[in-house]
Amino acid sequence: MQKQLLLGAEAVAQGAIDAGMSGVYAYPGTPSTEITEYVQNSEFASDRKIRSQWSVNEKTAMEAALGMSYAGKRAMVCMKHVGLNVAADAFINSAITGVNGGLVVAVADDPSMHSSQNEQDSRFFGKFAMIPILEPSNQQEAYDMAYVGFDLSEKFKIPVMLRFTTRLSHSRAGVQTKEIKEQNPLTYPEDPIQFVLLPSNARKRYKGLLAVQESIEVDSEKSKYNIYYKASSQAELDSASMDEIPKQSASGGRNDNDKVSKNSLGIIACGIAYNYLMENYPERNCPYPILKLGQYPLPYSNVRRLLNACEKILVLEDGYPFVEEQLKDYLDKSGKIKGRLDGTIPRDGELNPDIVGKALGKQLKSGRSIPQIVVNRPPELCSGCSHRDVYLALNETIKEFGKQKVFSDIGCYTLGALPPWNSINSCVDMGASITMAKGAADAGVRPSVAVIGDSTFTHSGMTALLDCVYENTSVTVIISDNATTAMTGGQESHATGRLEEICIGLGVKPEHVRILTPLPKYHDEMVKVLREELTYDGVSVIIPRRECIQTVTRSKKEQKVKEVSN
Ligand SMILES: Cc1ncc(C[n+]2csc(CCOP(=O)(O)OP(=O)(O)O)c2C)c(N)n1
Ligand code: SF4
Repeated sequence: MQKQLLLGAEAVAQGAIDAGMSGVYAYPGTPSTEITEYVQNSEFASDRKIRSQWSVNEKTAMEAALGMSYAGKRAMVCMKHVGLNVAADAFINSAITGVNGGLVVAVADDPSMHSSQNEQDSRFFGKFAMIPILEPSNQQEAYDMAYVGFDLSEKFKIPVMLRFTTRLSHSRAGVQTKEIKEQNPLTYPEDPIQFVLLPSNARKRYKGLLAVQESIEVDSEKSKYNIYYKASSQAELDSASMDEIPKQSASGGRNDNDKVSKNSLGIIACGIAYNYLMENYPERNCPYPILKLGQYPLPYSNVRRLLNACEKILVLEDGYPFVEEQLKDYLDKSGKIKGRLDGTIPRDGELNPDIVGKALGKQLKSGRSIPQIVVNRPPELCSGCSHRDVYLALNETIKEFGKQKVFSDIGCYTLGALPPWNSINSCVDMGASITMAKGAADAGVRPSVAVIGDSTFTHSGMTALLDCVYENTSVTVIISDNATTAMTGGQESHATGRLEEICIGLGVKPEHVRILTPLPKYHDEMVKVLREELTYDGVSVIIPRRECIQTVTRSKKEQKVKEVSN
C-alpha cells in the first residue's frame, strides 16, 4: 500500500474512499470543507462514481446520507461543529433508526474559534445520540478511523461519529493507505419499518439503541485506539504498528510501578492532545502512565486502572472538558482530577504543546519574537467586492430611518459589522438574519432589514422568508447575490440562477422582488430602490447581483490555462 502526504481532512476522505464509500454529503464549513473537495477532485472517486455534490445545508446532507445508508451503501456526511446543530434533528434520530449501510458522521470542531461563532465540542452530541465516537490523534489515525468507522457502524447498525479539530484537519503528514474495498451492493433494510419512527416503533428502536450500549462500551474497552501506556513505555509501543500491538502489552500489561507505589500523576490524552503531550517528550519517555483515548464511550476499566494507579490525573482534551466532567463528580473536592475545570488547563481555547508542557510543570522554551514587520491585519472585504457597494447604498439609505435596524448573517458580508461600514447589528447563526428581522418587526422596528448571502439564503433563509410571507411581516430582505459561497472558498451556490423564482414561489409579490447591480455607477439607483422598499409595508426582497471578484479572477485564470494548453 502506498504512502501519501495528506491533510487530516484529506486523510478522512481517502480513508472513506478506500473503505468503499458510495457517497459523501456535506455543506462547506471550515475546518471540514477539504474532505468533500478532496473527493470532488479525486479521479479515483470519480471513476468509482462516488457521489460528492454539495448539499443545501447540513440537515439535508445528513438526511441524504441516511437515505444512501438505507439503500445499503456506505455514506459519509461532513460538517463543521455548528453544522451539527443544523443537522441535529436528523442526526439524533438516525441513532434511533439505525443504519443499513455504514454511516460515518465526520465533524470538525474549531476550538479557539479560528473561523466560527463558538467552540462547542461535538463529542457531547455523539454521547447524547449514544453512538460510538472516534477521535484521531494524527493524520494516520484520521485515515484509519474513517476506514474502520464504516465497519463499526455496520457492526452495531448505528451511525459513528468521527470528531477532530482544526489543527489536525489543516496539517499534513504521511499516511499509509489500506486495501481498497468494493462498494456495498444496493440492499434494502431487512426490517421494512426500521426507518419508520412512529412512536410505537421508535420506542422499540430506542430500546434497541439502549441495549447495544453495553456492546459499544466493550468495543471501546478493546479498541486499539484506547491504549494504556505504562510510565516511559510509549517509545516501545509507538514503534510497533498499531495493528501489531498485542492487546496484553498495550492495555492489559501490569507495571510493577502501578502496583507497588502510586505514580504521582497519570495522564488521559484524548485525540490530538496525545500528539501535544508527545511533543513535550520527544524521546517518547513520559515518566507518567498515559491512557491515550481515541474511541468513546469511555473505556471505564482502563480509566479505573489509571485512577487507582495514580495520585492525580491530568486530563488533556482539545475542546470542552468532556472526559474530565465524566470523571469528576461536581461534589468531589479531592482535587485528584486536573484539567480545564480546576484551571490547570485554560477553560477555553484550543490546546497546544505549550499549554500541556506548563500543566506538566515543564520549563517553556520561548520561540523567536514576532518581527516588527509582521502586523496584525484585520479581515476586510476585498477591494471591488459587491458587498461594499451594497453597504454604501444601505448606509446612505438607512441613516434616514435611524440606527440598529439591520440584521445580518454569516458570510463575507458579515465583515460589514466592522469599520468603515458599521452597517449591521447582528450575526448569530445561518439564516437568523431574516427571522430576527421578523421578530424585531413584530416588536415594532421599522424598517426592519435583513442582509443575507445567496448560499446562506438557500441554507436556511428560505423557511424564514416563508414565515414573513405567511404573516405579511414588514421586512426588507437584501440577498447579496455574488453567485458563490465565497467565505468558505467559492463553492457553488444552490441559489445561482433561481433566486427570484424561489422568492416569488415562496409568495413574495413579484413587484417587490427587485434586482440591482451593485456597482458605484448605480449607487443612486440602489439608494432609490432601497428607500422605496424600506417604506413598503410588507415583505420585499432586494437582490443586488454581481459575482464575487475572487471567483471571477479564478475562472479567468483557469480559462487562460485551458487556452494555453489547447
Ligand atoms: C451551520 C453553519 N454551516 C456552515 C458554516 C460556514 N459558513 C459560514 S458563511 C458560509 C456561506 C457563505 O456564503 P454566502 O451566504 O453566499 O455569502 P458570501 O460568503 O458568498 O458572501 C458558510 C458555509 C457556518 N458558519 N455555519
Ligand atoms: S471573497 Fe468575494 S465576496 Fe468575499 S470579500 Fe472577496 S470579493 Fe467579496
